[in-house]
Amino acid sequence: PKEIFLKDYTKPDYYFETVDLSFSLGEEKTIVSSLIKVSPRVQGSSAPLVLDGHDLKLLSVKVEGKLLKEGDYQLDSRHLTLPSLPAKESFVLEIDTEIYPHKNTSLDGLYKSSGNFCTQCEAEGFRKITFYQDRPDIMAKYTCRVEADKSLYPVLLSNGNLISQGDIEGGRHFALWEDPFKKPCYLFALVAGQLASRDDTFTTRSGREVSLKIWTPAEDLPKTAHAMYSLKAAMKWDEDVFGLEYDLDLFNIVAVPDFNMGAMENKSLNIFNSKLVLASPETATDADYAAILGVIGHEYFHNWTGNRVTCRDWFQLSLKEGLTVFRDQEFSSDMGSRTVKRIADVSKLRIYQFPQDAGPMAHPVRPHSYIKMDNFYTGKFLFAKGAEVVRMYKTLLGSEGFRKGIDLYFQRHDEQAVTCEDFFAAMRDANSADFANFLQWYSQAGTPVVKVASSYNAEARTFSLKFSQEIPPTPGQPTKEATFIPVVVGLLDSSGKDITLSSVYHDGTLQTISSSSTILRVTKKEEEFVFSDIAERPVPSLFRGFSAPVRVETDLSDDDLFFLLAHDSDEFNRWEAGQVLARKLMLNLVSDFQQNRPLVLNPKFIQGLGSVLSDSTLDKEFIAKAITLPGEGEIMDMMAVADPDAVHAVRKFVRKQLASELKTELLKIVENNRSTEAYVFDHPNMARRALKNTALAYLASLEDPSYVELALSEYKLATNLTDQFAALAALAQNRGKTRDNVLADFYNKWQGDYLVVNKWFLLQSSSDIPGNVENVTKLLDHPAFDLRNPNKAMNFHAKDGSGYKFLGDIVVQLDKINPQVASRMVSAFSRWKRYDETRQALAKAQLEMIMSANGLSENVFEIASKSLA
Ligand code: BAL
Ligand code: ZN
Repeated sequence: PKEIFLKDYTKPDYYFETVDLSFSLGEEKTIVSSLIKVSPRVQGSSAPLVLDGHDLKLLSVKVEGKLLKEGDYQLDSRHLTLPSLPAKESFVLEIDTEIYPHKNTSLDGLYKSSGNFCTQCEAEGFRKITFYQDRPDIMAKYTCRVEADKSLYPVLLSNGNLISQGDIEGGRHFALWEDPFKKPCYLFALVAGQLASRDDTFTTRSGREVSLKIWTPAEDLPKTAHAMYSLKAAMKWDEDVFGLEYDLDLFNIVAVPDFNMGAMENKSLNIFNSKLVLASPETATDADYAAILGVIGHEYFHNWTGNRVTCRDWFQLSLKEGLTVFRDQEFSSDMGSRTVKRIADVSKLRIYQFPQDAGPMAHPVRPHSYIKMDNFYTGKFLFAKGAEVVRMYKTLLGSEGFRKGIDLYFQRHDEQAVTCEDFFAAMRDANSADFANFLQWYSQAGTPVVKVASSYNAEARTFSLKFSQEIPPTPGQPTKEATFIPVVVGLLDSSGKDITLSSVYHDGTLQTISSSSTILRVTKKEEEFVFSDIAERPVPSLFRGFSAPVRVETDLSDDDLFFLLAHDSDEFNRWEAGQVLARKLMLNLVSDFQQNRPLVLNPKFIQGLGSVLSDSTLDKEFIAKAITLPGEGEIMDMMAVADPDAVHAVRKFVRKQLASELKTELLKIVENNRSTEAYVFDHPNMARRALKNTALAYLASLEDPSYVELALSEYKLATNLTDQFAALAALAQNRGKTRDNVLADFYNKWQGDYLVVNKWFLLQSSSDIPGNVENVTKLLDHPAFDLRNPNKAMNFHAKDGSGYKFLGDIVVQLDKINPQVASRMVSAFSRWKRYDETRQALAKAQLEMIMSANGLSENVFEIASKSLA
């Protein structure tokens, strides 16, 4: 397989101005005709036109109406090359191809899902539909005529506005769509099938009435109310916060059961994995409701950040994804609790992105190379760090400055395909800002480690913070330059209040401040900031709101951290102080465990969490987050050699100790936060449920019959899936009859709803009960399990050799069906070198077995080979 490099980017030799597509959809084959108006970039160019094409049968090629003979073009398995073209300002190219959507299990290109036709073209699926310059800097205006059997496919959708429709002979019908905006082919979409719509309207602030439609099978329509609510909220929010209005008269969303990604932002025809559209209180949890809100928002926001202004090439993916993830994070924050959303996003960054940044797949926010672009969509890793980079602009510029930058970006680049530098330049120029070495964030991989040392000088009344930064080596980047790290800082006095900061001395200059927090611009490998007029030794609150995506090491004592946990005015940092304490404490216990010393939990930690638990002034969801321990992965990430057994045992021990010591408070929480009222999706109710269910899980971990009874009763009395599934998960923590019975009961109740059954699969596959590999192996034979559907494929990271083998076998099987999902699974092996020698050997053997499989896809090859390197 060929590696593609950013440095090799060249402008296309030909542009496409208009593209008229015509699809004749059929059960055995589909005929795709394209008519493209082509213009050379340089007049009189004699460059060949190279078109991408994959798994296509070429029927005919015409240039200016003249049919080309075989010798007039070259065709290989990936390209159609036209060597001699008219020396004209523009010419017409016509291509007919034949494709087989019913055989397309990769869910990339045009395929069938539950009997309906649908498409997925990002990143490079359009080349599986027709021969084309499949690259995002080819932006053209499209029309699309879709023709199909009317009874089988009564609904025919594509991008833009419906221009005409009608019946044709043979029981067939057609629809003609026109998209007035230029777009790259990855935003093309087509859907045909038996679908019904929930209809609504949204009037934009300039008075345009937009028709909104959410399409699903008719029986699922009642479950689309929340998605419609989310769409309208997103449309309003984008107008209010960014001044961005929808630009067409119609906006369609289609939910399909088989989809590789969460969703896709095709112009005016978003296609969604149905789990991110369908929700009812009985069949979806609070987490699902929140995810639907966020992802509907995300795809809608792409209409400007991604569609109107797109990426020049795929290396710039973060230009649209980092920015749009940032926008959806802000939207969800405004719709719920900002602190809780920030905690959730930072947790994800630590669980998924930091480990990736420290492994063989580490790459900068803007990668230098790739083999298969699809691999960058795995788990939204790139997107999360890209969003943090966008957030740093906002931190540095403030809301108003950031908005000025966004306005300038659209003023300069509407309907263009641009780069991360263009975004940077708009932010800089709109604010005359000095961004120093900020661009390093785009080109250097790895998570910076920032060490902070503090000292107080009572005589001089000064407080100094010394920073040093280092970015660990990553594949292909052994040494790194310093980068620009914005550090939001506040100083707490001995009563726990923020000190009003008056000035800070740095690099020979004294800067006056008059606020309770300030931004320190850390741009060098080492530098010092000295606050003056500080009356007593303060406790510093560093990186407030997680102001930069770095790992922080401070010299704060445990007492300082307990103090911050109790007092910090920055709620995020209150949570963070608890997490830092928990990580330190768990790491110490891991070494006790490894050396067979008895495990003892620091009573101050129990007290600290206990006081958070009973602080009625705090947001309930914040409390739920604050009493949740860091995950096992986070702890392993901090160890020289990851020891999954020790970390698992320690986390379990700490949970049980906390549950046992705080059981009275936990029980009170469960009892005071129960509700039999109808389900409401809003922050207070979600927060109440989150706290109650976190407390219930703690109690059930004790395996005390009275708490098992309590969880069973919560399970039975639950009036919504959030509470019912939480009780099921609480009971499923421990092996035994109760677990088996309640899992069986849940399946019997929900077997008719595949989205709920998927949760039931996932709960079991991610369980840590002993012997789980065997349980999960049995589940593969379960009648409801379908390997072809990515929603049902389990990402199972095992603890012993049987788990690795299990996963290795699945990868090889799945790669033949759906390479994108298979490569996502191989990623579980990527950090095998961090484990003990026995595990290393077992994991390596599986990677080698995968590499030797016949017909390995480029997707899996890239991850497996880089992991082994
Ligand atoms: N553009 C890929 C899917 C997403 O970002 O939502
Ligand atoms: Zn996106």
